[in-house]
Amino acid sequence: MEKQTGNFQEGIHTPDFWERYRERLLPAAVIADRFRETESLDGVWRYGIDQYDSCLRNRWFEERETDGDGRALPLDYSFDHWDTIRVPSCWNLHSEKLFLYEGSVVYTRKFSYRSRGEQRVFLKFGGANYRAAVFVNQSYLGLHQGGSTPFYVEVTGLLQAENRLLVVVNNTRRRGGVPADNTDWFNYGGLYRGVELIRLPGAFIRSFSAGLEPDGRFNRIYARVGIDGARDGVAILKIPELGLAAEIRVKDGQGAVSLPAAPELWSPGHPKLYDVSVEFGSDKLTERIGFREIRAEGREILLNGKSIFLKGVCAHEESVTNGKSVTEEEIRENYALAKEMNCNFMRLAHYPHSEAAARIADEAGILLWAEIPVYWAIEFDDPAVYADAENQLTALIARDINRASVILWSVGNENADTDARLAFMGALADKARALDGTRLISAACLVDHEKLEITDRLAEKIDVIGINEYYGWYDPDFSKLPRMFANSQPQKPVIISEFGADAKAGHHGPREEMYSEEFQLAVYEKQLETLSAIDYVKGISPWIFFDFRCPRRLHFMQNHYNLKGLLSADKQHRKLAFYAMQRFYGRD
Ligand code: GCB
Repeated sequence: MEKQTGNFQEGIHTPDFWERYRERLLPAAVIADRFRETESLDGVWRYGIDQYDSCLRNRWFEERETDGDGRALPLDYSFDHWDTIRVPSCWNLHSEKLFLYEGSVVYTRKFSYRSRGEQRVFLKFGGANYRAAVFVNQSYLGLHQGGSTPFYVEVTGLLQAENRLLVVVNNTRRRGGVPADNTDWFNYGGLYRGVELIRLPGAFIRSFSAGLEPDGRFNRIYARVGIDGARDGVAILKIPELGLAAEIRVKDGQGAVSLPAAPELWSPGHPKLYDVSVEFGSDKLTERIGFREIRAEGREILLNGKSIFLKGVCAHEESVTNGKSVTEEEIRENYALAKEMNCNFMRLAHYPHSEAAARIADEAGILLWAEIPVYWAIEFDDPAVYADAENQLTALIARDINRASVILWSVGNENADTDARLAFMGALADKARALDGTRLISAACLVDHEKLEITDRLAEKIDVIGINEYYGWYDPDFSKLPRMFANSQPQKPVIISEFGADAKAGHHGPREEMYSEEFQLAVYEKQLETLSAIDYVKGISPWIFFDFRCPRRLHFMQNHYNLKGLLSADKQHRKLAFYAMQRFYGRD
Protein backbone atom coordinates (compact mmCIF):
# COMPACT_ATOMS: atom_id res chain seq x y z
CA MET A 1 0.00 0.00 0.00
CA GLU A 2 1.24 3.48 -0.85
CA LYS A 3 2.33 5.61 2.08
CA GLN A 4 -0.49 7.71 3.46
CA THR A 5 0.00 11.44 3.24
CA GLY A 6 -0.88 13.99 5.90
CA ASN A 7 -4.25 14.69 4.28
CA PHE A 8 -5.29 11.02 4.36
CA GLN A 9 -8.69 10.50 5.95
CA GLU A 10 -9.55 6.94 6.76
CA GLY A 11 -13.30 7.32 6.36
CA ILE A 12 -13.16 8.54 2.77
CA HIS A 13 -9.83 7.30 1.42
CA THR A 14 -10.00 3.60 2.36
CA PRO A 15 -11.54 1.77 -0.59
CA ASP A 16 -11.82 -1.67 1.02
CA PHE A 17 -13.10 -0.72 4.43
CA TRP A 18 -14.59 -4.24 4.83
CA GLU A 19 -11.06 -5.59 5.02
CA ARG A 20 -10.52 -4.42 8.57
CA TYR A 21 -13.78 -6.03 9.70
CA ARG A 22 -12.96 -9.29 7.96
CA GLU A 23 -9.92 -9.62 10.21
CA ARG A 24 -12.30 -10.76 12.90
CA LEU A 25 -14.55 -13.34 11.26
CA LEU A 26 -16.91 -15.13 13.64
CA PRO A 27 -16.53 -18.91 13.51
CA ALA A 28 -19.36 -21.44 13.66
CA ALA A 29 -19.03 -21.64 17.45
CA VAL A 30 -22.57 -22.76 18.14
CA ILE A 31 -23.68 -23.18 21.77
CA ALA A 32 -26.12 -25.95 22.65
CA ASP A 33 -28.94 -23.66 23.68
CA ARG A 34 -32.06 -25.00 22.09
CA PHE A 35 -33.93 -25.61 25.31
CA ARG A 36 -31.98 -23.23 27.54
CA GLU A 37 -33.55 -20.24 29.17
CA THR A 38 -32.32 -17.14 27.39
CA GLU A 39 -33.33 -13.47 27.42
CA SER A 40 -34.79 -12.09 24.26
CA LEU A 41 -33.45 -8.87 22.81
CA ASP A 42 -36.17 -8.90 20.17
CA GLY A 43 -38.68 -6.12 19.87
CA VAL A 44 -38.27 -2.50 18.91
CA TRP A 45 -34.86 -1.52 17.54
CA ARG A 46 -33.81 1.62 15.69
CA TYR A 47 -32.44 1.51 12.17
CA GLY A 48 -30.70 3.68 9.61
CA ILE A 49 -30.45 2.86 5.89
CA ASP A 50 -26.73 3.20 5.28
CA GLN A 51 -26.38 2.88 1.54
CA TYR A 52 -22.78 4.19 1.45
CA ASP A 53 -21.61 2.24 4.51
CA SER A 54 -20.78 5.37 6.44
CA CYS A 55 -21.07 3.59 9.78
CA LEU A 56 -18.34 1.13 8.88
CA ARG A 57 -16.19 3.63 6.98
CA ASN A 58 -16.35 6.34 9.63
CA ARG A 59 -16.61 4.14 12.72
CA TRP A 60 -19.84 5.63 13.97
CA PHE A 61 -20.03 2.82 16.49
CA GLU A 62 -17.22 4.51 18.44
CA GLU A 63 -19.69 7.33 19.19
CA ARG A 64 -16.87 9.90 19.18
CA GLU A 65 -18.95 12.99 19.69
CA THR A 66 -16.30 15.51 20.84
CA ASP A 67 -12.77 16.40 19.76
CA GLY A 68 -9.71 16.05 21.99
CA ASP A 69 -10.62 19.31 23.75
CA GLY A 70 -14.15 18.29 24.49
CA ARG A 71 -15.72 20.42 21.75
CA ALA A 72 -18.80 18.94 20.08
CA LEU A 73 -18.27 17.46 16.60
CA PRO A 74 -20.92 17.44 13.86
CA LEU A 75 -22.46 13.98 13.54
CA ASP A 76 -24.11 12.24 10.59
CA TYR A 77 -26.04 9.83 12.80
CA SER A 78 -28.38 10.05 15.76
CA PHE A 79 -28.99 6.46 16.78
CA ASP A 80 -31.69 7.10 19.32
CA HIS A 81 -33.71 9.35 17.05
CA TRP A 82 -33.83 6.96 14.14
CA ASP A 83 -37.04 5.26 13.04
CA THR A 84 -37.96 1.98 14.66
CA ILE A 85 -38.10 -1.52 13.20
CA ARG A 86 -39.19 -4.80 14.70
CA VAL A 87 -36.58 -7.49 15.28
CA PRO A 88 -36.88 -10.15 14.00
CA SER A 89 -38.15 -9.08 10.60
CA CYS A 90 -37.03 -8.63 7.02
CA TRP A 91 -36.45 -4.97 6.29
CA ASN A 92 -37.90 -5.42 2.78
CA LEU A 93 -41.38 -5.79 4.22
CA HIS A 94 -40.94 -3.00 6.76
CA SER A 95 -41.35 -0.12 4.34
CA GLU A 96 -41.89 0.24 0.64
CA LYS A 97 -38.61 2.08 0.10
CA LEU A 98 -36.76 -0.91 1.55
CA PHE A 99 -38.51 -3.54 -0.54
CA LEU A 100 -35.78 -3.88 -3.16
CA TYR A 101 -32.95 -2.43 -1.09
CA GLU A 102 -29.61 -4.24 -1.17
CA GLY A 103 -26.88 -2.80 1.00
CA SER A 104 -26.26 -1.99 4.65
CA VAL A 105 -28.73 -1.14 7.38
CA VAL A 106 -27.50 -0.13 10.82
CA TYR A 107 -29.55 -1.65 13.64
CA THR A 108 -29.21 -0.43 17.20
CA ARG A 109 -30.87 -0.74 20.56
CA LYS A 110 -29.99 -0.23 24.19
CA PHE A 111 -30.48 -2.84 26.85
CA SER A 112 -29.90 -3.01 30.56
CA TYR A 113 -28.03 -5.77 32.29
CA ARG A 114 -27.56 -6.86 35.92
CA SER A 115 -25.32 -9.78 36.66
CA ARG A 116 -26.94 -12.77 38.32
CA GLY A 117 -23.60 -14.27 39.16
CA GLU A 118 -22.95 -15.79 35.72
CA GLN A 119 -19.35 -15.97 34.57
CA ARG A 120 -19.85 -16.03 30.81
CA VAL A 121 -22.28 -13.97 28.75
CA PHE A 122 -23.01 -14.38 25.03
CA LEU A 123 -25.18 -12.70 22.47
CA LYS A 124 -26.85 -14.99 19.97
CA PHE A 125 -28.13 -13.97 16.56
CA GLY A 126 -30.40 -16.54 14.95
CA GLY A 127 -29.86 -15.23 11.42
CA ALA A 128 -28.84 -12.06 9.57
CA ASN A 129 -28.63 -11.94 5.80
CA TYR A 130 -25.81 -11.90 4.66
CA ARG A 131 -23.04 -10.21 6.62
CA ALA A 132 -23.36 -8.74 10.09
CA ALA A 133 -20.78 -6.68 11.99
CA VAL A 134 -21.49 -6.61 15.72
CA PHE A 135 -20.54 -3.83 18.15
CA VAL A 136 -21.26 -3.57 21.86
CA ASN A 137 -20.50 -0.42 23.83
CA GLN A 138 -18.24 1.00 21.12
CA SER A 139 -16.21 -2.21 20.72
CA TYR A 140 -16.12 -4.20 17.51
CA LEU A 141 -16.78 -7.89 18.29
CA GLY A 142 -16.74 -9.58 14.92
CA LEU A 143 -18.15 -10.10 11.45
CA HIS A 144 -20.43 -12.97 10.58
CA GLN A 145 -20.85 -14.24 7.02
CA GLY A 146 -23.62 -16.57 5.96
CA GLY A 147 -27.21 -15.47 5.74
CA SER A 148 -28.94 -18.42 7.38
CA THR A 149 -26.87 -19.74 10.26
CA PRO A 150 -26.76 -18.60 13.88
CA PHE A 151 -23.75 -16.86 15.39
CA TYR A 152 -22.62 -16.03 18.88
CA VAL A 153 -20.41 -13.30 20.32
CA GLU A 154 -19.01 -13.44 23.80
CA VAL A 155 -19.63 -10.24 25.79
CA THR A 156 -18.25 -11.42 29.13
CA GLY A 157 -16.81 -8.39 30.95
CA LEU A 158 -18.11 -5.92 28.37
CA LEU A 159 -21.56 -5.26 29.74
CA GLN A 160 -22.57 -2.38 31.98
CA ALA A 161 -25.89 -1.42 33.54
CA GLU A 162 -26.90 0.22 30.23
CA ASN A 163 -25.53 -1.03 26.93
CA ARG A 164 -25.53 -0.05 23.28
CA LEU A 165 -25.83 -2.92 20.84
CA LEU A 166 -25.20 -2.01 17.21
CA VAL A 167 -25.27 -4.37 14.23
CA VAL A 168 -24.55 -3.45 10.63
CA VAL A 169 -26.40 -5.92 8.43
CA ASN A 170 -25.46 -6.04 4.75
CA ASN A 171 -27.24 -8.10 2.09
CA THR A 172 -25.23 -7.04 -0.96
CA ARG A 173 -25.04 -9.98 -3.36
CA ARG A 174 -21.43 -10.84 -4.19
CA ARG A 175 -19.66 -13.20 -6.58
CA GLY A 176 -17.68 -14.54 -3.62
CA GLY A 177 -20.68 -15.24 -1.41
CA VAL A 178 -22.37 -18.55 -0.58
CA PRO A 179 -24.74 -18.24 -2.39
CA ALA A 180 -23.11 -16.07 -5.04
CA ASP A 181 -24.84 -13.12 -6.69
CA ASN A 182 -27.30 -15.08 -8.84
CA THR A 183 -30.03 -17.11 -7.16
CA ASP A 184 -33.60 -17.98 -8.01
CA TRP A 185 -35.01 -16.48 -4.82
CA PHE A 186 -35.54 -13.10 -3.23
CA ASN A 187 -32.63 -11.50 -1.41
CA TYR A 188 -34.19 -10.49 1.89
CA GLY A 189 -32.18 -8.44 4.36
CA GLY A 190 -32.15 -7.83 8.06
CA LEU A 191 -31.96 -9.29 11.52
CA TYR A 192 -34.69 -11.69 10.59
CA ARG A 193 -34.31 -14.23 13.38
CA GLY A 194 -34.23 -13.63 17.13
CA VAL A 195 -31.47 -12.00 19.17
CA GLU A 196 -30.84 -13.40 22.65
CA LEU A 197 -28.63 -12.94 25.68
CA ILE A 198 -27.30 -16.15 27.21
CA ARG A 199 -25.89 -16.35 30.75
CA LEU A 200 -23.61 -19.28 31.53
CA PRO A 201 -21.26 -20.52 34.21
CA GLY A 202 -17.47 -20.40 33.73
CA ALA A 203 -17.49 -23.98 32.46
CA PHE A 204 -20.52 -24.85 30.37
CA ILE A 205 -21.85 -27.45 27.98
CA ARG A 206 -21.11 -26.04 24.54
CA SER A 207 -22.14 -29.07 22.56
CA PHE A 208 -24.34 -32.00 23.38
CA SER A 209 -25.69 -34.72 21.15
CA ALA A 210 -27.49 -37.98 21.77
CA GLY A 211 -29.04 -40.54 19.48
CA LEU A 212 -29.43 -44.15 18.59
CA GLU A 213 -26.13 -45.91 17.88
CA PRO A 214 -26.14 -46.30 14.07
CA ASP A 215 -25.41 -50.03 14.16
CA GLY A 216 -28.73 -51.43 12.98
CA ARG A 217 -29.60 -52.89 16.38
CA PHE A 218 -31.74 -50.12 17.94
CA ASN A 219 -30.68 -51.06 21.46
CA ARG A 220 -27.98 -48.54 22.37
CA ILE A 221 -27.99 -44.80 22.86
CA TYR A 222 -24.84 -42.67 22.57
CA ALA A 223 -24.32 -39.26 24.11
CA ARG A 224 -21.48 -36.79 23.56
CA VAL A 225 -20.60 -33.56 25.32
CA GLY A 226 -18.14 -30.78 24.59
CA ILE A 227 -17.29 -28.57 27.55
CA ASP A 228 -16.12 -24.99 27.24
CA GLY A 229 -14.06 -23.61 30.11
CA ALA A 230 -12.97 -26.88 31.73
CA ARG A 231 -10.83 -29.80 30.59
CA ASP A 232 -11.78 -32.63 32.92
CA GLY A 233 -14.75 -33.67 35.00
CA VAL A 234 -17.90 -35.72 34.89
CA ALA A 235 -21.15 -34.91 33.11
CA ILE A 236 -24.40 -36.57 34.13
CA LEU A 237 -26.81 -37.81 31.49
CA LYS A 238 -30.44 -38.58 32.32
CA ILE A 239 -33.33 -39.92 30.28
CA PRO A 240 -35.96 -40.26 33.00
CA GLU A 241 -38.61 -41.92 30.84
CA LEU A 242 -36.16 -44.72 30.02
CA GLY A 243 -34.94 -44.93 33.60
CA LEU A 244 -31.46 -44.01 32.34
CA ALA A 245 -28.83 -42.12 34.33
CA ALA A 246 -25.14 -42.32 33.51
CA GLU A 247 -21.86 -40.54 33.96
CA ILE A 248 -19.93 -39.19 31.02
CA ARG A 249 -16.21 -38.83 31.74
CA VAL A 250 -14.86 -35.60 30.27
CA LYS A 251 -11.22 -35.43 29.20
CA ASP A 252 -9.73 -32.47 27.39
CA GLY A 253 -13.19 -30.95 27.20
CA GLN A 254 -14.77 -33.97 25.42
CA GLY A 255 -16.77 -36.91 26.67
CA ALA A 256 -18.84 -39.74 25.20
CA VAL A 257 -20.84 -42.68 26.43
CA SER A 258 -22.81 -45.53 24.89
CA LEU A 259 -25.53 -47.25 26.88
CA PRO A 260 -27.97 -50.11 26.43
CA ALA A 261 -31.50 -48.77 26.04
CA ALA A 262 -34.77 -49.68 24.38
CA PRO A 263 -36.45 -46.44 23.35
CA GLU A 264 -39.60 -46.34 21.27
CA LEU A 265 -38.30 -45.46 17.84
CA TRP A 266 -39.11 -42.10 16.30
CA SER A 267 -40.73 -42.15 12.86
CA PRO A 268 -43.15 -39.93 10.91
CA GLY A 269 -46.00 -42.14 12.09
CA HIS A 270 -44.78 -42.15 15.68
CA PRO A 271 -42.81 -38.95 16.42
CA LYS A 272 -41.95 -39.93 19.97
CA LEU A 273 -39.59 -37.54 21.78
CA TYR A 274 -37.80 -38.03 25.09
CA ASP A 275 -36.57 -35.47 27.57
CA VAL A 276 -32.82 -35.89 27.76
CA SER A 277 -30.87 -33.85 30.27
CA VAL A 278 -27.18 -33.33 30.78
CA GLU A 279 -25.38 -31.62 33.64
CA PHE A 280 -21.82 -30.48 34.08
CA GLY A 281 -21.00 -28.67 37.31
CA SER A 282 -23.58 -25.96 37.69
CA ASP A 283 -24.61 -26.09 34.01
CA LYS A 284 -27.61 -28.12 32.94
CA LEU A 285 -29.61 -28.37 29.79
CA THR A 286 -32.52 -30.43 28.64
CA GLU A 287 -33.14 -31.55 25.06
CA ARG A 288 -36.14 -33.23 23.41
CA ILE A 289 -34.78 -36.08 21.35
CA GLY A 290 -36.28 -38.69 19.07
CA PHE A 291 -34.31 -41.92 18.60
CA ARG A 292 -34.20 -43.33 15.09
CA GLU A 293 -31.74 -44.69 12.62
CA ILE A 294 -31.33 -43.62 9.00
CA ARG A 295 -29.12 -45.56 6.62
CA ALA A 296 -28.59 -46.19 2.93
CA GLU A 297 -27.96 -49.74 1.75
CA GLY A 298 -27.56 -50.51 -1.91
CA ARG A 299 -30.26 -48.45 -3.58
CA GLU A 300 -32.50 -48.37 -0.51
CA ILE A 301 -33.03 -45.75 2.19
CA LEU A 302 -33.73 -47.44 5.50
CA LEU A 303 -35.49 -45.76 8.40
CA ASN A 304 -35.20 -47.89 11.52
CA GLY A 305 -34.11 -50.77 9.34
CA LYS A 306 -37.11 -50.63 6.99
CA SER A 307 -37.08 -49.40 3.44
CA ILE A 308 -38.82 -46.04 3.12
CA PHE A 309 -40.02 -43.99 0.17
CA LEU A 310 -39.62 -40.26 0.80
CA LYS A 311 -42.88 -38.59 -0.16
CA GLY A 312 -41.72 -35.07 -0.18
CA VAL A 313 -41.92 -31.56 -1.48
CA CYS A 314 -39.41 -28.69 -1.61
CA ALA A 315 -40.08 -25.47 0.27
CA HIS A 316 -38.42 -22.10 0.59
CA GLU A 317 -38.34 -20.27 3.90
CA GLU A 318 -40.76 -17.52 2.99
CA SER A 319 -44.20 -16.14 3.59
CA VAL A 320 -45.90 -13.30 1.78
CA THR A 321 -46.25 -11.20 4.93
CA ASN A 322 -43.05 -12.05 6.78
CA GLY A 323 -40.54 -12.92 4.05
CA LYS A 324 -37.83 -15.16 5.53
CA SER A 325 -38.83 -14.21 9.04
CA VAL A 326 -41.40 -16.98 9.19
CA THR A 327 -43.33 -17.58 12.38
CA GLU A 328 -43.77 -20.90 14.15
CA GLU A 329 -47.44 -20.83 13.15
CA GLU A 330 -46.40 -20.56 9.50
CA ILE A 331 -44.01 -23.50 9.87
CA ARG A 332 -46.75 -25.56 11.49
CA GLU A 333 -49.12 -24.58 8.69
CA ASN A 334 -46.58 -25.78 6.11
CA TYR A 335 -46.29 -29.18 7.76
CA ALA A 336 -50.06 -29.48 8.15
CA LEU A 337 -50.48 -28.77 4.43
CA ALA A 338 -47.68 -31.21 3.58
CA LYS A 339 -49.47 -33.87 5.60
CA GLU A 340 -52.70 -33.05 3.82
CA MET A 341 -50.77 -33.85 0.63
CA ASN A 342 -49.75 -37.19 2.26
CA CYS A 343 -46.08 -36.19 2.59
CA ASN A 344 -43.63 -37.67 5.06
CA PHE A 345 -40.69 -35.57 3.84
CA MET A 346 -39.73 -32.00 3.03
CA ARG A 347 -36.65 -30.56 1.36
CA LEU A 348 -35.79 -27.30 3.09
CA ALA A 349 -34.32 -25.50 0.09
CA HIS A 350 -31.76 -23.90 -0.49
CA TYR A 351 -30.17 -22.77 2.79
CA PRO A 352 -30.64 -23.52 6.48
CA HIS A 353 -34.17 -22.68 7.56
CA SER A 354 -34.84 -21.47 11.09
CA GLU A 355 -34.03 -23.84 13.96
CA ALA A 356 -37.76 -23.97 14.60
CA ALA A 357 -38.29 -25.78 11.29
CA ALA A 358 -36.52 -28.94 12.47
CA ARG A 359 -37.75 -28.65 16.05
CA ILE A 360 -41.36 -28.53 14.87
CA ALA A 361 -40.76 -31.28 12.30
CA ASP A 362 -39.54 -33.47 15.18
CA GLU A 363 -42.95 -33.02 16.79
CA ALA A 364 -44.97 -33.19 13.58
CA GLY A 365 -43.23 -36.27 12.19
CA ILE A 366 -41.83 -34.86 8.95
CA LEU A 367 -38.47 -36.08 7.65
CA LEU A 368 -36.19 -33.29 6.46
CA TRP A 369 -33.47 -32.60 3.94
CA ALA A 370 -31.37 -29.66 5.21
CA GLU A 371 -29.13 -27.76 2.82
CA ILE A 372 -26.45 -25.09 2.56
CA PRO A 373 -26.58 -22.51 -0.24
CA VAL A 374 -23.76 -23.85 -2.41
CA TYR A 375 -26.04 -22.95 -5.25
CA TRP A 376 -25.35 -22.76 -9.02
CA ALA A 377 -22.14 -20.91 -9.85
CA ILE A 378 -19.97 -20.57 -6.76
CA GLU A 379 -16.33 -19.43 -6.78
CA PHE A 380 -15.15 -22.97 -6.22
CA ASP A 381 -11.49 -22.02 -6.60
CA ASP A 382 -11.43 -19.55 -3.75
CA PRO A 383 -10.37 -20.91 -0.33
CA ALA A 384 -12.19 -18.04 1.44
CA VAL A 385 -15.43 -19.11 -0.26
CA TYR A 386 -14.84 -22.70 0.83
CA ALA A 387 -14.25 -21.50 4.39
CA ASP A 388 -17.55 -19.61 4.30
CA ALA A 389 -19.43 -22.68 2.98
CA GLU A 390 -17.80 -24.99 5.52
CA ASN A 391 -18.60 -22.54 8.30
CA GLN A 392 -22.27 -22.55 7.29
CA LEU A 393 -22.33 -26.35 7.12
CA THR A 394 -20.66 -26.65 10.51
CA ALA A 395 -23.09 -24.24 12.16
CA LEU A 396 -26.10 -25.97 10.59
CA ILE A 397 -25.00 -29.41 11.75
CA ALA A 398 -24.13 -28.18 15.25
CA ARG A 399 -27.46 -26.41 15.55
CA ASP A 400 -29.66 -29.29 14.39
CA ILE A 401 -27.56 -32.27 15.49
CA ASN A 402 -30.29 -33.55 17.83
CA ARG A 403 -33.22 -33.26 15.47
CA ALA A 404 -34.52 -36.71 14.55
CA SER A 405 -36.45 -35.20 11.66
CA VAL A 406 -33.25 -34.23 9.82
CA ILE A 407 -32.06 -37.28 7.88
CA LEU A 408 -30.05 -35.68 5.08
CA TRP A 409 -27.42 -32.96 4.90
CA SER A 410 -27.19 -31.55 1.40
CA VAL A 411 -23.97 -29.86 0.35
CA GLY A 412 -25.34 -27.98 -2.66
CA ASN A 413 -27.60 -27.56 -5.62
CA GLU A 414 -27.14 -27.73 -9.42
CA ASN A 415 -23.45 -27.06 -9.78
CA ALA A 416 -21.53 -27.80 -12.97
CA ASP A 417 -19.36 -30.91 -12.62
CA THR A 418 -15.89 -29.31 -12.75
CA ASP A 419 -12.73 -30.46 -10.95
CA ALA A 420 -12.78 -27.41 -8.67
CA ARG A 421 -16.40 -28.04 -7.74
CA LEU A 422 -15.74 -31.74 -7.10
CA ALA A 423 -12.89 -30.89 -4.73
CA PHE A 424 -14.96 -28.19 -2.98
CA MET A 425 -18.16 -30.18 -2.55
CA GLY A 426 -16.33 -33.45 -1.95
CA ALA A 427 -14.56 -31.75 0.96
CA LEU A 428 -17.90 -30.49 2.26
CA ALA A 429 -19.33 -34.03 2.10
CA ASP A 430 -16.30 -35.33 4.04
CA LYS A 431 -16.71 -32.54 6.56
CA ALA A 432 -20.41 -33.31 7.06
CA ARG A 433 -19.59 -36.98 7.61
CA ALA A 434 -16.83 -36.13 10.08
CA LEU A 435 -19.17 -33.88 12.06
CA ASP A 436 -22.08 -36.30 11.98
CA GLY A 437 -21.68 -39.96 11.11
CA THR A 438 -25.35 -40.73 11.80
CA ARG A 439 -27.03 -39.09 8.83
CA LEU A 440 -26.95 -39.33 5.06
CA ILE A 441 -25.14 -36.86 2.83
CA SER A 442 -26.67 -35.70 -0.42
CA ALA A 443 -26.63 -32.94 -3.03
CA ALA A 444 -29.07 -31.90 -5.73
CA CYS A 445 -27.23 -32.74 -8.94
CA LEU A 446 -27.89 -32.08 -12.61
CA VAL A 447 -28.40 -34.65 -15.32
CA ASP A 448 -25.75 -34.80 -18.04
CA HIS A 449 -27.98 -33.37 -20.77
CA GLU A 450 -25.65 -34.36 -23.59
CA LYS A 451 -25.35 -38.03 -22.63
CA LEU A 452 -28.83 -38.06 -21.05
CA GLU A 453 -27.45 -39.85 -18.06
CA ILE A 454 -26.72 -39.45 -14.35
CA THR A 455 -22.96 -38.98 -14.48
CA ASP A 456 -22.19 -36.44 -11.75
CA ARG A 457 -18.85 -37.37 -10.18
CA LEU A 458 -19.99 -36.06 -6.81
CA ALA A 459 -22.13 -39.22 -6.55
CA GLU A 460 -18.98 -41.01 -5.32
CA LYS A 461 -18.80 -38.74 -2.30
CA ILE A 462 -22.43 -38.76 -1.19
CA ASP A 463 -24.87 -41.40 0.11
CA VAL A 464 -28.01 -40.40 -1.75
CA ILE A 465 -28.02 -38.80 -5.20
CA GLY A 466 -30.40 -35.90 -5.59
CA ILE A 467 -31.45 -35.26 -9.19
CA ASN A 468 -33.10 -32.08 -10.41
CA GLU A 469 -34.75 -32.47 -13.80
CA TYR A 470 -37.28 -30.32 -15.60
CA TYR A 471 -38.45 -32.50 -18.49
CA GLY A 472 -41.78 -31.15 -19.62
CA TRP A 473 -40.84 -27.60 -18.65
CA TYR A 474 -37.33 -26.20 -19.31
CA ASP A 475 -36.77 -29.10 -21.65
CA PRO A 476 -40.12 -29.64 -23.39
CA ASP A 477 -38.98 -33.01 -24.83
CA PHE A 478 -40.45 -35.27 -22.19
CA SER A 479 -39.26 -38.43 -23.94
CA LYS A 480 -35.79 -37.67 -22.60
CA LEU A 481 -36.79 -38.53 -19.03
CA PRO A 482 -37.37 -42.27 -19.55
CA ARG A 483 -34.30 -42.34 -21.79
CA MET A 484 -32.22 -40.69 -19.09
CA PHE A 485 -33.35 -43.31 -16.58
CA ALA A 486 -32.70 -46.14 -19.01
CA ASN A 487 -29.14 -44.83 -19.57
CA SER A 488 -28.35 -44.52 -15.86
CA GLN A 489 -27.31 -47.21 -13.43
CA PRO A 490 -26.64 -45.39 -10.17
CA GLN A 491 -25.33 -47.59 -7.39
CA LYS A 492 -27.01 -45.51 -4.70
CA PRO A 493 -30.55 -44.42 -3.92
CA VAL A 494 -31.81 -41.48 -5.95
CA ILE A 495 -34.18 -38.75 -4.82
CA ILE A 496 -35.76 -36.68 -7.56
CA SER A 497 -35.03 -33.51 -5.64
CA GLU A 498 -36.81 -31.28 -8.18
CA PHE A 499 -39.17 -31.34 -11.10
CA GLY A 500 -42.00 -28.96 -11.84
CA ALA A 501 -43.68 -26.39 -14.02
CA ASP A 502 -45.11 -22.89 -13.56
CA ALA A 503 -48.84 -22.39 -13.11
CA LYS A 504 -50.63 -19.22 -12.17
CA ALA A 505 -52.97 -20.04 -9.31
CA GLY A 506 -56.54 -20.05 -10.55
CA HIS A 507 -55.56 -19.70 -14.22
CA HIS A 508 -57.23 -22.42 -16.24
CA GLY A 509 -56.81 -23.43 -19.86
CA PRO A 510 -56.06 -26.39 -22.10
CA ARG A 511 -53.28 -28.79 -21.06
CA GLU A 512 -51.03 -27.27 -23.71
CA GLU A 513 -51.30 -23.73 -22.37
CA MET A 514 -48.23 -22.78 -20.39
CA TYR A 515 -48.85 -21.16 -16.99
CA SER A 516 -52.26 -22.83 -16.73
CA GLU A 517 -52.92 -25.22 -13.83
CA GLU A 518 -53.80 -27.84 -16.43
CA PHE A 519 -50.34 -27.57 -18.05
CA GLN A 520 -48.67 -28.01 -14.67
CA LEU A 521 -50.94 -30.96 -13.90
CA ALA A 522 -50.02 -32.60 -17.22
CA VAL A 523 -46.30 -32.30 -16.42
CA TYR A 524 -46.89 -33.81 -12.97
CA GLU A 525 -48.91 -36.70 -14.35
CA LYS A 526 -46.24 -37.61 -16.88
CA GLN A 527 -43.46 -37.20 -14.32
CA LEU A 528 -45.18 -39.37 -11.71
CA GLU A 529 -45.99 -42.08 -14.20
CA THR A 530 -42.33 -42.24 -15.26
CA LEU A 531 -40.72 -41.84 -11.85
CA SER A 532 -42.86 -44.45 -10.14
CA ALA A 533 -41.53 -47.12 -12.51
CA ILE A 534 -37.85 -46.54 -11.59
CA ASP A 535 -36.78 -48.86 -8.80
CA TYR A 536 -33.82 -46.80 -7.61
CA VAL A 537 -35.90 -43.65 -7.14
CA LYS A 538 -36.46 -43.69 -3.38
CA GLY A 539 -37.94 -40.28 -2.91
CA ILE A 540 -39.46 -37.32 -4.67
CA SER A 541 -39.59 -33.65 -3.73
CA PRO A 542 -41.23 -31.66 -6.52
CA TRP A 543 -40.39 -28.00 -6.96
CA ILE A 544 -42.10 -26.43 -5.06
CA PHE A 545 -44.72 -26.30 -2.29
CA PHE A 546 -45.81 -22.68 -2.67
CA ASP A 547 -45.06 -19.85 -5.10
CA PHE A 548 -42.27 -17.55 -3.95
CA ARG A 549 -40.85 -14.12 -4.70
CA CYS A 550 -38.23 -14.20 -7.39
CA PRO A 551 -36.59 -11.13 -8.96
CA ARG A 552 -35.60 -13.15 -12.06
CA ARG A 553 -39.19 -13.78 -13.14
CA LEU A 554 -40.44 -10.97 -15.34
CA HIS A 555 -43.09 -12.67 -17.47
CA PHE A 556 -46.43 -10.90 -17.03
CA MET A 557 -47.92 -14.09 -15.58
CA GLN A 558 -45.11 -14.36 -13.05
CA ASN A 559 -44.84 -10.77 -11.91
CA HIS A 560 -41.64 -11.43 -9.96
CA TYR A 561 -42.86 -14.72 -8.55
CA ASN A 562 -41.70 -18.23 -9.28
CA LEU A 563 -45.01 -19.94 -9.99
CA LYS A 564 -43.98 -23.57 -9.65
CA GLY A 565 -45.85 -23.83 -6.36
CA LEU A 566 -48.43 -26.52 -5.77
CA LEU A 567 -50.01 -23.82 -3.64
CA SER A 568 -50.36 -20.11 -4.25
CA ALA A 569 -47.86 -17.88 -2.41
CA ASP A 570 -50.38 -17.19 0.37
CA LYS A 571 -51.04 -20.96 0.56
CA GLN A 572 -54.79 -20.37 0.29
CA HIS A 573 -55.18 -21.90 -3.16
CA ARG A 574 -54.41 -25.53 -3.96
CA LYS A 575 -53.51 -25.96 -7.61
CA LEU A 576 -54.63 -29.05 -9.55
CA ALA A 577 -51.16 -30.60 -9.27
CA PHE A 578 -51.43 -30.47 -5.47
CA TYR A 579 -54.25 -33.00 -5.71
CA ALA A 580 -52.24 -35.13 -8.15
CA MET A 581 -49.43 -35.33 -5.57
CA GLN A 582 -51.93 -36.00 -2.82
CA ARG A 583 -53.37 -38.95 -4.76
CA PHE A 584 -49.95 -40.27 -5.71
CA TYR A 585 -48.59 -40.17 -2.17
CA GLY A 586 -51.84 -41.53 -0.76
CA ARG A 587 -51.70 -44.68 -2.88
CA ASP A 588 -50.26 -46.97 -0.24
C1 GCB B 1 -33.96 -25.16 -10.15
C2 GCB B 1 -33.42 -24.58 -8.90
C3 GCB B 1 -34.44 -23.81 -8.12
C4 GCB B 1 -35.26 -22.96 -9.08
C5 GCB B 1 -35.97 -23.88 -10.04
C6 GCB B 1 -36.77 -23.09 -11.09
O1 GCB B 1 -33.45 -26.04 -10.72
O2 GCB B 1 -32.78 -25.53 -8.09
O3 GCB B 1 -33.82 -23.03 -7.16
O4 GCB B 1 -36.13 -22.11 -8.44
O5 GCB B 1 -35.06 -24.66 -10.71
O6 GCB B 1 -37.92 -22.80 -10.87
O7 GCB B 1 -36.19 -22.80 -12.13
